[in-house]
Amino acid sequence: YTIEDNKKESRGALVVLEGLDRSGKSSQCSRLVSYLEGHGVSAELWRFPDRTTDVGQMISAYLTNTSQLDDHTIHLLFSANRWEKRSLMETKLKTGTTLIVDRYSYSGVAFSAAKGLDIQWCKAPEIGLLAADLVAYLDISPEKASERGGYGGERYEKLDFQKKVAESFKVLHDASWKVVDACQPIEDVEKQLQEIVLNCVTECRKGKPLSLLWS
Ligand code: DGP
Ligand code: NA
Ligand code: NA
Repeated sequence: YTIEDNKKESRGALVVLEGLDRSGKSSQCSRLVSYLEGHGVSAELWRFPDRTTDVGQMISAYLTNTSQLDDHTIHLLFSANRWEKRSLMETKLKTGTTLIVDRYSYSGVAFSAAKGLDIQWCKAPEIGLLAADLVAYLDISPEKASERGGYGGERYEKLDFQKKVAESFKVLHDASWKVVDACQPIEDVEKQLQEIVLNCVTECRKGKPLSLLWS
């Protein structure tokens, strides 16, 4: 029984933070990674869209209104951006690294469904991606989010559209999601997330199997 065998046995957790724009996901994701590392858990911060790839640059151009794309086309590009990271994601998890992911397939469906695309059509290209072990939803009303220091000016950062996204998240969300009130003081949000995430990491270490979307 070698150290390597041992390592293989305890996989990392796939933790996804979701929420509206300005819900505080990004800063909570970095705080979580520091927290886990401080507790001896190997962890990495990931985000989707990953704008560093070729596909990611097309997405970035669309979001900054530098390019125009059909709603279905951009939907499939966001999905392709997750698929191009899938095998690395699986390797990381299987070799014991926990991934804290800022948005994933759930945003993929919620944002496109908010444009009126059929939800089943939106879900289809995500089938076979790794399912999150934990989806933590940072809950904030679109109105409150829009008051938080203003939006950055990207394509989706408008109150009317964010209201529709909030509605799609409501349709998509299921009992397994952990909903955290994002209007609490930042330290309270952080504390709640730490507890939920640490539980999830422990479950995965104990051998909870990886599963695929949409489960
Ligand atoms: P962010 O870098 O997390 O601020 O995301 C950029 C914007 O893109 C944000 O408004 C959320 C949106 N978004 C994230 N993932 C997807 C996706 O898969 N599909 C669509 N349509 N929008 C997404
Ligand atoms: Na944004
Ligand atoms: Na963000």
